[in-house]
Amino acid sequence: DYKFWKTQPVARLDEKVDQEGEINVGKTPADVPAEPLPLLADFEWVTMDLTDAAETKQVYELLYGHYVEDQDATFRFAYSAEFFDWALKPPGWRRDWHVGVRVKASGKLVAFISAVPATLSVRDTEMKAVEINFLCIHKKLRAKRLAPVLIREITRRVNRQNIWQALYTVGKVLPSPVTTCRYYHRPLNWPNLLDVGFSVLPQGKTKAQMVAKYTIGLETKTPGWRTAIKKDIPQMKELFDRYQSRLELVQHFTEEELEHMLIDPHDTEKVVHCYVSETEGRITDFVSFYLLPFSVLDNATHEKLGVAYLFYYASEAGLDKPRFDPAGTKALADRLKLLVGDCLVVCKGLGVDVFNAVSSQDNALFLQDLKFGGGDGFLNFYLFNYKAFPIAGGIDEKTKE
Ligand code: YNC
Ligand code: MG
Repeated sequence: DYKFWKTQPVARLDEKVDQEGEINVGKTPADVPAEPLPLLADFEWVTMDLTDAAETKQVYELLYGHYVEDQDATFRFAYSAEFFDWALKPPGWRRDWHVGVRVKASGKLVAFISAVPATLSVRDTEMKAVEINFLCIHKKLRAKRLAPVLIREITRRVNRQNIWQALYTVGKVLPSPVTTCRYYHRPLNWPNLLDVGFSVLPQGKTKAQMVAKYTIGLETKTPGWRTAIKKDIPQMKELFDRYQSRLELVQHFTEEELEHMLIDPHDTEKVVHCYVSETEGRITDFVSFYLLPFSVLDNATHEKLGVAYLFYYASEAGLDKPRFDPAGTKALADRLKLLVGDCLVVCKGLGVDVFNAVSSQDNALFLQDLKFGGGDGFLNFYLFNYKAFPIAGGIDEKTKE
C-alpha cells in the first residue's frame, strides 16, 4: 500500500490529474534540514568521490553485484568506470549528489543513490530539476526500509540547492507514472542470444531461418554519414531543440551538456556513439546509442552480452509539418529507418548482440520495419513534486499485460 510513497509529493495511482503543476509549493532551502536523517547505528552516510578511481570502483562494484537484474536473474547490467564517469559527471554535477552508505566498522559500501542536474519541459513548462538514478542496496540489506531513507536524503541534498523537482525511471509501478514505455529488442547476433537464453527458437522455425531474418548489411546507407565531432554541436543543438519542441516531456541540454552526452569523453568507443548526416556542411540528422553490456550469470560459455541502447536523435525530416501529419510522419519514418538501420550496421561491427529501444519519442515509426520485437520489460517515467497529465508512451495498451 505504498507506506512510503503515500507520504511523498506524487500523484496517487488512482488519481485523475485535473490540473498540471507543482505539488508542494513555496519551500525554500532554509526550510530544509542541514543534516541528514540518522541511519542505524552500524552505518554511516558518505559522499562518494567519483574523481577518485578507488571510490568509483567501489560504486561500480556495488552496482555490478547488486543492481537491476531481469526477472529470472540471468542478466545484470555490467557497469564500468567509464560508464559512470559519463553518466554521473555531466556538466554541473555535484559531489554531494553521489550519496553512499557504508558499514562503519568495515567501510564497505552497501548502498548508493545519485542525482545529476537536468532541465525539463513538460509541455510548455520548463523547470530546473534533477535526474535520480542508480539507487542500489546490497542484497543482504534488502527489505529493511533503507530505500526510503536514501530517497529522503537525496531529496534533502537536492532541495538544499533550491531544486524541487526530479525525473526518474523505474521498471516497477509506483505512484504514479507520467508515461510508460515498452522495451523493444533487435537481435544482431541471434545465436548468442539463443545460447544465453535471451531469445528462444520460435515454433516451426529453424536456426538458419532466424539468422537469415536478422542479417545486417556491412555498409551504412545514410548519405553523409559520419561520426559526430565537437564542432558539430552548435548545429546539432539547434536541430535537437526544434525536433524536441514537438514532444511532451523532454530534457533540455546546453551545448556543453549535449557534447558531454553525445561525444565520448574517453574516446574509447566504449560508452556513447553519435553519428550525423551532413550534406554540404549542413547537419540534417543525428543519431546516438550507448553501450551497456549485460553480465550473463551462471552460463558456462558466455560471460557478457553486448547490448546497445538507442539514445537521442533528431532529424529535419518532416519537421516542417505538425507532429502527426501523415506527410511529415512518412518523411520522418523513412529517415529514421535509415538512421537507426545504420546504427544496427555499426553495432554489428562492434560485436553488439542486441540493440534496444523503448517505444517513446518517434520510435514507433521504425521499430517494426527494422525487426525489433517487443520485450517483457516496461519502463515507467516519474516526476517528483509535479503532477502532469498522462503522456502516451507509444505502447499498444492491449499488449501491456
Ligand atoms: C525504486 N526502484 O515501493 P512503499 S531505479 C523508488 N524506486 O516503498 P526497502 C522504490 N522506490 O511501497 P529494498 C524502488 N524500489 O512502502 C522500491 N521502492 O511506499 C520503494 N534493487 O524500501 C518501495 N534499483 O528499502 C517501498 O526496499 C520502499 O531493500 C521499500 O530496496 C529497493 O535508480 C532497491 O532495482 C530498489 O537495490 C534499492 O531493491 C533494491 O528492496 C535494489 O525495504 C536492485 O521503497 C537495483 C534496483 C532501482 C533502479 C532508480 C531510480 C530510483 C528513483 C527513486 C525515487 C526518487 C524520487 C525523487 C528524489 C529527488 C527529489 C527531489 C527534488
Ligand atoms: Mg532496505
